[in-house]
Parts: sequence; structure tokens; C-alpha cells
Amino acid sequence: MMRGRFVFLGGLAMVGVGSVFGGLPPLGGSMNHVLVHLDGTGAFSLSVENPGVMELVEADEAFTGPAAVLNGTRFNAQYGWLVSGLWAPPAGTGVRIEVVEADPGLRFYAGRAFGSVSFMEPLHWTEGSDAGFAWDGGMLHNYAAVTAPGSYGATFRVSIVTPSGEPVDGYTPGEIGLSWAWTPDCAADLAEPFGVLDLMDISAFVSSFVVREPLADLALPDGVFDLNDIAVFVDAFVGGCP
Ligand SMILES: [Cu+2]
Repeated sequence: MMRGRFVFLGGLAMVGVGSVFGGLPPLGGSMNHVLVHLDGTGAFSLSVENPGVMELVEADEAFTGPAAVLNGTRFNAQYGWLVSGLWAPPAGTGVRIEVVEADPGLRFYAGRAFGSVSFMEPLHWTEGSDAGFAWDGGMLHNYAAVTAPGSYGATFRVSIVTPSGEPVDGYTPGEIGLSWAWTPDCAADLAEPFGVLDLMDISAFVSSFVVREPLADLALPDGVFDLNDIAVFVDAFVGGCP
């Protein structure tokens, strides 16, 4: 049964999200698929159609129903899992997608109903959920969501598993890193409430700076925390944000 489903859905991969999953929150930009291929040796290879950093976006209005989990966040669902080529898990097994590691503050939601997981259900350790889920092979755009500006990354693993989630001998999992960013509108507006410059922003900058978190990495060169970052913060703070 799984075999037919995978091959079938892989062939229908280009159907647009709007026509299939009407009523979803916006993706935040063009679809950018993670192509999932299983080669003849049983090894997964994963690649992104357009490598880059996906910009987390704000909704125009509050969502109702299950998508309300995105209210108060910036989110992006441009990345979508997609079968590449014709392959299928062996009979009696399935495909598991799991998060190996993710930056703090990054949350994930299903994006549609699949298998035993409901529309907008938390994924990948979000709100205490399991690290992974059983993927049915249909194009799937999970939502990544955050509540603070910064750069975020996560590493995912795709593997062949038994119904109880155990790895199947003879298959090699594939891994891929994905990236998102919420670029602050103003370099000094780093903490809630956004749109207001206050002590919370100073505190967020200082606490991020001392532990060298991306939030405080405001000036080039990236990855270096020095006086240039402090100067950018102070200038923006004193100058006030638009
Ligand atoms: Cu897609």
C-alpha cells in the first residue's frame, strides 16, 4: 500500500498548495522544496531547490482555528518535503522525518493533516511533541515559527523505519540543515514589545552578546562579537527606531 502511495504522490508533486490545502496560512514566499531521494543502494540524499535563508513573516491578521498557534509569531513554510524520483519504502516500513537539533525558540507545526498528525499539530519537540513523524510522501510544507528576531537553523534526518519507529537495516538516513531568519525592522528593537525601545531591548542585547547569540551579531563580520556590534546597537537605540 505504501509503495503505490509514494509513487503516485511523487508524480503529482507540482500541484499547487492553494488548490490542495485551501485555507492554510501563507507560506511566506515561493515554495522551496527539500527533494528527498532514495537511491538504489538504500541511501537517502536530500537537497534544497533554492538554498538560502527563509525570511520569517508576520500575518496580516489573526488566525482562527488550529492555525491560531501562529498568532504572535513570525513564521515561514516555504520549505516543503517532496519525493524526488520514483522510490518507495519497502513493504511494512515507512519514512520518518525527525529533527536532530534545532536552535532554541524554533517551533514547528504540521501544516496539514497527515497520518496520525492533525492540521497544525506541533512537531519536532515543539510543545513536548515527538522528535519526528511518519511522512506519507505527499508534498508537505511544515511551518517554522519564532517569537523573537534572530537567525535560526535546524538539522533534519529522513530514514526508513518500522511501524514502531525503529531503523530498518540496509538503509542509510539522509540529513539536511535548513535556515530561517527574522531580520529586525530596527537594529535595536530586539525584544517584546516590538515597536518600542526600552530596557527589555538593552537586556536582550546584553544577554545575547555575552553568550554570543546571533541576535547580538549586528555588525560584520558575522560570527564575531565586538565593539562594532555594540556601536550598531547603541546608535540604533539612541537614534530611535522609525
Ligand atoms: Cu510545495
